[in-house]
Amino acid sequence: PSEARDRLRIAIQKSGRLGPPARALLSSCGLAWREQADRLFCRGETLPVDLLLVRDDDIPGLLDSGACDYGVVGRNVLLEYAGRRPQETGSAAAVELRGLGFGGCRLDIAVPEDWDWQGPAQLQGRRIATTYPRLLDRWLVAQGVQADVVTLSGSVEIAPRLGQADAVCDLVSSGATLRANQLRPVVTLLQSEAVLAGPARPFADARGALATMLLRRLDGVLKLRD
Ligand code: PRT
Ligand code: ZN
Repeated sequence: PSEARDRLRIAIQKSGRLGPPARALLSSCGLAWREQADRLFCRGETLPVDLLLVRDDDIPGLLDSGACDYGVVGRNVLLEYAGRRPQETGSAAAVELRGLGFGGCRLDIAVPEDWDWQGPAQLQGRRIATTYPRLLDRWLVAQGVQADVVTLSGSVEIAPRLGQADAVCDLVSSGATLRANQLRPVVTLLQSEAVLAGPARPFADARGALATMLLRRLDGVLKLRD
């Protein structure tokens, strides 16, 4: 989509849960960068592979526009973004290329502990708070359930106690946050983990050979970790 390039650009989370393991994984693949505080762009020293340090939510868009070639991002974020692509112009649709084995979590529906859960039909006409409105919508349509999706950017688990919603649809790993808010997971919409996202088709320029080598190294490292 963009101009011919001879360096690869990989977007990872600047901080947060996936940043440190993503860096460690790429280091294991033989990549190295000069560390500079507060730099959002790190030029690769061992190979022509540069890092971009960003918010995880921005990664699918950076891939879609061709500003970055690869990204390490939660499957949940990638799929939520993919759900909105048809209406927008996006050029190079990024796909999941590899599951990376860290950042594991589930996208679950959770309801108040005192509900006698009978199944999805119980959500009919209810308000469900989430940060993942498109994934939730798709699931509700598949279930034939009409509910009110309340989109929040964070603190989803507290919404029922604040009277903003009846149930939630959020990421769960240990389940401690749900329990602390008297909520109980009842359905899993998605099993997620960090993934390598990138173009479905190979690069036509000098990035092609580099990408092939990088993916081969990555597969070697992932195999050793199994
Ligand atoms: O700043 P930036 O926007 O980049 O970071 P962020 O705050 O949006 O993301 P971050 O670092 O919290 O999460 C990045 C990715 O990690 C997510 O997109 C998931 O793919 C993955 N991941 C894995 C999780 C969790 N586990 C997780 N438990 N992301 C969030 N949580 C939250 C969840 O939302 C809930 O609030 O942790 C809480 C639940 O945890 P438990 O252990 O109490 O169940
Ligand atoms: Zn984020």
